[in-house]
Amino acid sequence: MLPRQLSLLALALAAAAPAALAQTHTPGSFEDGGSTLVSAMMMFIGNDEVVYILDKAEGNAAQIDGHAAWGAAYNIAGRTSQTMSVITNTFCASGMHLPNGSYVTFGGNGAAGPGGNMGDVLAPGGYSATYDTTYGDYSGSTSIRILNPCKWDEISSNADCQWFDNATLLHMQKQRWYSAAEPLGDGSIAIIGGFVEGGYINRNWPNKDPATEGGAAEPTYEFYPSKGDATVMNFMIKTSGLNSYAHTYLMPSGKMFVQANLSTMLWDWQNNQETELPAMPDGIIRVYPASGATAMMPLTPANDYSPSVLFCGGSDMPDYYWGNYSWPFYNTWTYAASAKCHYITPEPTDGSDPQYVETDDMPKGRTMGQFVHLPNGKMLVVNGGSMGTAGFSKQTLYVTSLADMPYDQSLAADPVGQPAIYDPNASSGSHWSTEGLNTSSIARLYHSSAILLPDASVLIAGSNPNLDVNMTAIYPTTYDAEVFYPPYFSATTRPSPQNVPSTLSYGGDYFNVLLPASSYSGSANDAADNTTVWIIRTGWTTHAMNMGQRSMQLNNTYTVNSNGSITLHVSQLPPNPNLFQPGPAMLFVTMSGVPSNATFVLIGSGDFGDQPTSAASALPAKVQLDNVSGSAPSGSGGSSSSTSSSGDSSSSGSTSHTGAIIGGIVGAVALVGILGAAFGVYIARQRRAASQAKPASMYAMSSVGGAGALGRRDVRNSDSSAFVPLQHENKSMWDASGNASNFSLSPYHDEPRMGGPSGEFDPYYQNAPRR
Ligand SMILES: *[C@@H]1O[C@H](CO)[C@@H](O)[C@H](O)[C@H]1NC(C)=O
Ligand SMILES: *[C@@H]1O[C@H](CO)[C@@H](O)[C@H](O)[C@H]1NC(C)=O
Ligand SMILES: *[C@@H]1O[C@H](CO)[C@@H](O)[C@H](O)[C@H]1NC(C)=O
Ligand SMILES: *[C@@H]1O[C@H](CO)[C@@H](O)[C@H](O)[C@H]1NC(C)=O
Ligand SMILES: *[C@@H]1O[C@H](CO)[C@@H](O)[C@H](O)[C@H]1NC(C)=O
Ligand SMILES: *[C@@H]1O[C@H](CO)[C@@H](O)[C@H](O)[C@H]1NC(C)=O
Ligand SMILES: *[C@@H]1O[C@H](CO)[C@@H](O)[C@H](O)[C@H]1NC(C)=O
Ligand SMILES: *[C@@H]1O[C@H](CO)[C@@H](O)[C@H](O)[C@H]1NC(C)=O
Ligand SMILES: *[C@@H]1O[C@H](CO)[C@@H](O)[C@H](O)[C@H]1NC(C)=O
Ligand SMILES: *[C@@H]1O[C@H](CO)[C@@H](O)[C@H](O)[C@H]1NC(C)=O
Ligand SMILES: *[C@@H]1O[C@H](CO)[C@@H](O)[C@H](O)[C@H]1NC(C)=O
Ligand SMILES: *[C@@H]1O[C@H](CO)[C@@H](O)[C@H](O)[C@H]1NC(C)=O
Ligand SMILES: [Cu+2]
Repeated sequence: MLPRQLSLLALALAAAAPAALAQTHTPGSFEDGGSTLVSAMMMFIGNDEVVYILDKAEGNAAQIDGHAAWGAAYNIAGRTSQTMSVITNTFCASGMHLPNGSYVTFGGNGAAGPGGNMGDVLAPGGYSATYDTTYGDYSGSTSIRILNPCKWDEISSNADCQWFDNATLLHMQKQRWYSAAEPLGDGSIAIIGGFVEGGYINRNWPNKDPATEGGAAEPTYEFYPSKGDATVMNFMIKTSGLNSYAHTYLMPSGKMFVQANLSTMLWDWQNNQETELPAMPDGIIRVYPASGATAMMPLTPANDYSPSVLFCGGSDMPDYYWGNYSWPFYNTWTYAASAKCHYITPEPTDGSDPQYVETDDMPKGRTMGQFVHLPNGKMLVVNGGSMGTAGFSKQTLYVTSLADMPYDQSLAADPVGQPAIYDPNASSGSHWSTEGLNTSSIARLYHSSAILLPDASVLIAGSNPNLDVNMTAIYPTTYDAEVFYPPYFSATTRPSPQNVPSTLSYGGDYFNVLLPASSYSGSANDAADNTTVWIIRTGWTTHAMNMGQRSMQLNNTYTVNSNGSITLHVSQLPPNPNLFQPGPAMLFVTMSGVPSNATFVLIGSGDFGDQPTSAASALPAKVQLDNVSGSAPSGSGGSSSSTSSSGDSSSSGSTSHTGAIIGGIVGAVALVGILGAAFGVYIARQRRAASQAKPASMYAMSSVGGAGALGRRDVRNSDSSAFVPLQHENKSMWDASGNASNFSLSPYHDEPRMGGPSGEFDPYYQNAPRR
């Protein structure tokens, strides 16, 4: 059947049968998620249909334009992928959404070739490569790449749907590998720190030059779009060595919470002033490569939208063990990861001093665990291992040959395949639960990722602690995705909210959402009292972080209608863009802990700049009606009498919902069509709005200089005495054949890429006809 016919059929079916559909997934289980084609080091959700995936440039079997691919798009409904062209090496980049719903990724490594060696076209000086003729990747050190999310069917055919990735036209001022990225209230993004080229941690040993490590560390910050020259952040010098992929969270005041090494601060980015906050307790490192799980806890009316940041796991390995750029000075896999959790409220509303507070230990120690916000106010932690650290290496100080490395290149071991769920609202001693959660048999160690999907399941993918693709290593390059189903999939009925808006503002008029009686069972008053509205930004997932991830419960009251439906009166976001920065998010309505499917919303003006705010309007008082009930079968999600326990249904492995399978499939097919059609309209509308509203000069572009090849040499030469040049390091960690005769000193290779869908890459805003 043609997609258009399907959509029409779907619309017809929807008109005839608007009732909520039963779910057919076992709560607590993992399902086969299909292949991601490239290893999913990074993921983000583009829309209802597509998750975008990035890998490093490596020898994936999947091809594009005659070379190995390192980008892909994943079809959520079909669990299939298609490769996408990416020009530069995205190896350990950072990324973020933009206020208009597009996405951006920053930096990466130099060009890489087979074996993880430097590419074969070297930058002047020979310390890194600008291009590799086998893998076809250009250096990504300074790259700023932009992607406009598209419908699945459009991706391969529409030039506007491709990555814009041309470091000649658009690039950062500095080379950054493992930089932090955090959006500001105006939608622009702070890009902080990183390695210039890289290694295990960001220091030489002894650490004589903590600021720049002789040119290997990048202690500055800059913004996209630019707000001026890259400037040193003293905190990067203070935390030297363990400061890459710093943990960053914008606070209500507009200052930024920054955590790295054992240090914490509040950063006033407008004046580059730092206010010291307490050190991380118990000597636990939470940044890469200790890689603790971290997230801002849900912002709710109950906590008055006061942010607290939670850190779990990581490693309290002694300082010396972390080693240097080349490798750890310890056999990391013998060192247990931490199970401890701490949170801090960086800007307490009562004026008290911020402090780290210990909360319940995770059920098991984890490095590389990562938090995924669920639309019921809870936080899922998945992935990681109980031993060692992130990173990979061919040796340590003590195991000097790859053949003797017990887990091949992995510096972690003992994967923790069982998720755990943290309930911020639970009482002390009972925050964590693993009840009814199955254990995955797929190791998700270094370079894994996880992200919430629109049906409130969780996509888990990646794992590749290998320099280049290796399918036979103990922890191999992993293409298999999984979909994890949280306990609320025990519900037989999911809420089906109607009239959810597609844009939200900071303050202003409340909006009404209608929940039909078919969305719940039992007393309407009880169901309404137990209904919450969540906006979740799933973030940019990589390296055990979901950069930019946030969860916020919108305030609401309700009116129970005599026909059994419930009208929710829902506040816009609080009038402070720093609480939830402008851009895309998913909105869920959750009844008695059971979420609806998501509606994609755009928050704020859709553009960079000061966001309009207005006072929050008062919500109408709640209106109850006795003797009114829902029409969903009892035991359904909205039922206040629901007693379905995730433990029961998942441990038995059986499901009581098989009767609904046929209906579910028919319904799913129909809904996919509806969502597809609706989303097409949404994107087209967004595009039109964007092309009408924005002048062609909207990019803050720098056309000065090339892709950084020349600049790199100056950086390198800044202090050669303290820096062991990377081609030396490469002999060990990167195993470059790097002898001097190989250094060709070729000019930067920057020819137009041929053979793409449109034959060339026009920046979206230039000349390219908009659709
Ligand atoms: C790291 O330390 C080891 C052992 O001292 C040394 O062999 C190696 O050259 C150092 N690497 C760098 C980049 O300093
Ligand atoms: C962490 O920071 C401290 C200074 O606060 C420094 O002494 C230590 O070497 C740093 N650790 C690493 C691994 O760089
Ligand atoms: C939520 O709305 C109620 C009713 O309008 C109001 O009393 C309360 O202050 C609001 N809470 C927050 C955190 O805005
Ligand atoms: C958390 O607890 C508070 C106070 O009991 C309650 O108002 C709030 O609704 C709860 N939040 C969630 C997400 O359950
Ligand atoms: C994969 O890893 C194994 C174990 O380290 C090694 O023996 C093998 O040579 C590697 N394969 C490739 C293609 O690098
Ligand atoms: C039920 O009542 C509400 C409020 O009057 C109305 O908006 C809705 O359309 C009604 N639903 C049905 C199915 O009649
Ligand atoms: C509210 O929802 C929770 C699940 O989040 C459930 O345990 C509780 O029984 C519900 N309460 C009422 C009054 O429906
Ligand atoms: C509503 O419920 C109350 C208490 O259960 C009962 O007394 C009353 O008769 C009911 N009213 C109607 C209209 O059903
Ligand atoms: C739990 O996981 C095991 C192994 O991964 C699998 O065989 C089993 O079917 C799973 N059970 C459920 C209920 O998903
Ligand atoms: C939610 O989305 C899933 C996946 O697209 C679909 O199967 C299901 O029917 C939807 N449920 C509702 C209540 O819309
Ligand atoms: C969003 O903004 C970016 C940066 O200005 C731009 O490149 C992109 O094309 C915009 N996306 C859409 C859909 O207009
Ligand atoms: C990048 O843009 C420049 C200037 O327009 C162009 O010459 C070059 O071919 C482009 N590079 C790629 C890889 O498309
Ligand atoms: Cu990495």
